[in-house]
Amino acid sequence: MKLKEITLRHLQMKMKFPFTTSFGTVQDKEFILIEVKDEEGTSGWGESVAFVSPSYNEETLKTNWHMMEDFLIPLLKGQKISHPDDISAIFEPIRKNNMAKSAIEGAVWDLYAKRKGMPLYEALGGENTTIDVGISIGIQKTVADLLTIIKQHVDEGYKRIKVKIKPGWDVDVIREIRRSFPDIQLMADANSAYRLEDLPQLKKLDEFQLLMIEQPLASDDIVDHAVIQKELTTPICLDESIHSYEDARKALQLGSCQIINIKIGRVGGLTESKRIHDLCKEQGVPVWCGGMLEAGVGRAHNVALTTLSNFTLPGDTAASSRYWEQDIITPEVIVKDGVIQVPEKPGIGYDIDLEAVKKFMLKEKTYSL
Ligand code: OSB
Ligand code: MG
Repeated sequence: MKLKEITLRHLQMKMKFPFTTSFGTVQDKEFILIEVKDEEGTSGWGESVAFVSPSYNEETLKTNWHMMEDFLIPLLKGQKISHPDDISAIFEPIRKNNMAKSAIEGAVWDLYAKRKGMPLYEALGGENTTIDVGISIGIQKTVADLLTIIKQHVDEGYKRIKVKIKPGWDVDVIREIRRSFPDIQLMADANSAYRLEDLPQLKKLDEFQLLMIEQPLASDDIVDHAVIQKELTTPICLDESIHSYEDARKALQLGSCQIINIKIGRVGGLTESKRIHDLCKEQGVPVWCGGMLEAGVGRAHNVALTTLSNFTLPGDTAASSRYWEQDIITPEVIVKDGVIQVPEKPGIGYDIDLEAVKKFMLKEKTYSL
């Protein structure tokens, strides 16, 4: 296929609630929406998951715009794309900036699937037509508030509950949760808030039958994680530390984790996500799909990826209505009894609500290819 133009749009959408992790709070979600058009006028859509500030990783909305405008889009000029896998090869000369690369690659995957007349999940080789989902709950003002929110989501049917932890908001909080909910599938995500010296505190979490502890140590570490995984009975899941297939291979070889959270943006796209998925499957390591508080387009990509066979643990892809009064896709992503029905329409399977896009848009720029 021949790509004709790319439009970048900066959107701002207010979330229903502030989301707090060990590294900060998000309330007004800003992101870049990518539309790529081919010579026949078909559009593919992608979403950058970089936040406004470099606190989850080093990328930001502005660095993503800069990378796309000044480096990635120019690399696409005059290219003939036979498959979306070509995109990662074309972007190879640019180091890192995975979220910027992934946003464009995701739009090309959607476009490719639409041209083939097949749903994105099928184009990716996904096998499941329903996916199980869990929910990620931020740090709250009080434990009582947290318990109320957990109850609400357990009642809605979410298949597992993830809570954010940090030093000072960990063992006692988890103990309280377990007292109220002895049997739920429960896990904790530290977003890199601990250090090797905190091992004694982390060991205390072993008594609560957590499904896993996500990313306890530094966002670029796989060595110390291997040290603490040997000491913990709870499986470690890596999120921030896995930026590529190579990172995943090394982490598994070192024994740094027993589970991997795959985020499409963090690893540079759907093609790389699939490679990591396949590697983990070969090695008997389960994976699940992480979330970045995405609007509808990014959420739809997560839904499609999660249909691959080794996504055996519920992911963080909750319903659109959990985050937004109004999403930018129709229909929105709906969760019933903890399950999403995967759409069968070509491409991402949801329509873009252009009126909603306009309503949330702060800036727009089109580049011809
Ligand atoms: O670590 O998984 C994470 C949100 C923002 C940044 C990092 C993370 C998260 C979440 C929420 O856990 C996932 C979601 O609901 O989209
Ligand atoms: Mg995480």
